[in-house]
Amino acid sequence: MLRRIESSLIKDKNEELYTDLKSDYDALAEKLGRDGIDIEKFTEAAEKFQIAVPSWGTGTGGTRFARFPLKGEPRNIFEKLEDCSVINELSGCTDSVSPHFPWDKVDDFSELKQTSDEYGIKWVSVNSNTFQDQPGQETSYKYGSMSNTQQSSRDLAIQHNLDCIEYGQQLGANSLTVWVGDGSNHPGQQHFQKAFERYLSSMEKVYAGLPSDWEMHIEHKMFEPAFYSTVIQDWGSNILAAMHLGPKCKSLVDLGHHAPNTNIEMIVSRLIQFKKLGGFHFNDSKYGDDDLDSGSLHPYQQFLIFNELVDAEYRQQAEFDPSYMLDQSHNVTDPIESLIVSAIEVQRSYIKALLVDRESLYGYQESNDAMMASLELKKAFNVDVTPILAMARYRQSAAINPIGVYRSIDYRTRMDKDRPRDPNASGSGIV
Ligand code: PSV
Ligand code: MN
Repeated sequence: MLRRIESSLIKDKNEELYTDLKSDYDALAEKLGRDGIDIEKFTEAAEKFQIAVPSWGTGTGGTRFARFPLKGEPRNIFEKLEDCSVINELSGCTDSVSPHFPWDKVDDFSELKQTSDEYGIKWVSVNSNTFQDQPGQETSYKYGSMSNTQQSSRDLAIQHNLDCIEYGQQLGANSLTVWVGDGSNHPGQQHFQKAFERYLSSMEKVYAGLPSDWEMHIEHKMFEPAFYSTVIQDWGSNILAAMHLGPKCKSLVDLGHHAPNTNIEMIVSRLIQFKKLGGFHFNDSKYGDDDLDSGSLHPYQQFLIFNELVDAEYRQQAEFDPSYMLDQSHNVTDPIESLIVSAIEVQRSYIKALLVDRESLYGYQESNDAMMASLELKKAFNVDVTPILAMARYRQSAAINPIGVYRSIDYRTRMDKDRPRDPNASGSGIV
């Protein structure tokens, strides 16, 4: 198996930290044991938990004002894959990558698949891009893609999505995530209903091209780049489209794509109830689609979302198998560090949500005991599950202290030599 970090290095660093970890873990085991909770069940769950890394998140992000690239950034999908492997080797919970086309398009997908197999990395949901024109593109997406008034632009967007499915098949993926930037910037610019009709009829053609074992996930977003209205503005339009298209089409929730203070966990519950929850793009936000690191601002909200997901698992809800992905933009941190920390923060929310005593919570809900119901959630949220997550990493031969190991190898300096940057490359902002 190919590796980016010597396993002996991680092992040596882990040995230095293991004694302390073991005593923290034993103390937590004892504390949870008093409530009849077996810590081992939770450590096993943490070992199983996996979340995909977005290929595009491995490069430094930016704003529409500027981008400040790091040294040694990946220049193509092979190098992005290398960084994804670093993230997985250290975190133990990111064994898959979600690619974005045409950014990650290569001539020979079999070579890419072979390399990812060697790293033990899988490819999950394939993202299409019809929100920017590619060099030499004959017909523009300036006024939309799937809902463009021009048939030629719609046809191009449809064909691109069908191509993405084909690339994904070669990589062993089994879902397509469609986010369109379609919408309007001025009241009156777009006929809402006609635009949605055109979107649906384009999406029908993509849906018809889905392999039998594939799903299509639609991502809603309230604004940007269209600032007055978007065609798939919210989860309402999203689920309507998913219901219209058929059972293989589901909704994907990107946390940053909602108005501030939106009750996202309730949206999640609704989507689960109607078998329409396809997956997530995890990130955090203060104002809008800020694409901040998961759990960096609103860990309780992230926990409440997982509370719904774990509830669905517990109740064995039908057709419940959402895919978990990060979708973040790292403007001032090293993307590798942010993606490691974020993946672990999402895993943390999952384990805390597993700690909720479901039957007690249901009892409080039935008896309308708001205080005790709320305390039941807080009780789980307030448990510091750090030793569980670290023990899971230790058992998976990942790093007890992933950022510590990462910093010790000075990866960026090494990569700066291996990946010389084109001095003329643009520093302008990216999405
Ligand atoms: C749009 O803001 C989005 O969240 C979609 O998932 C895109 O594919 C991704 O960001 C890329 O920037
Ligand atoms: Mn997204």
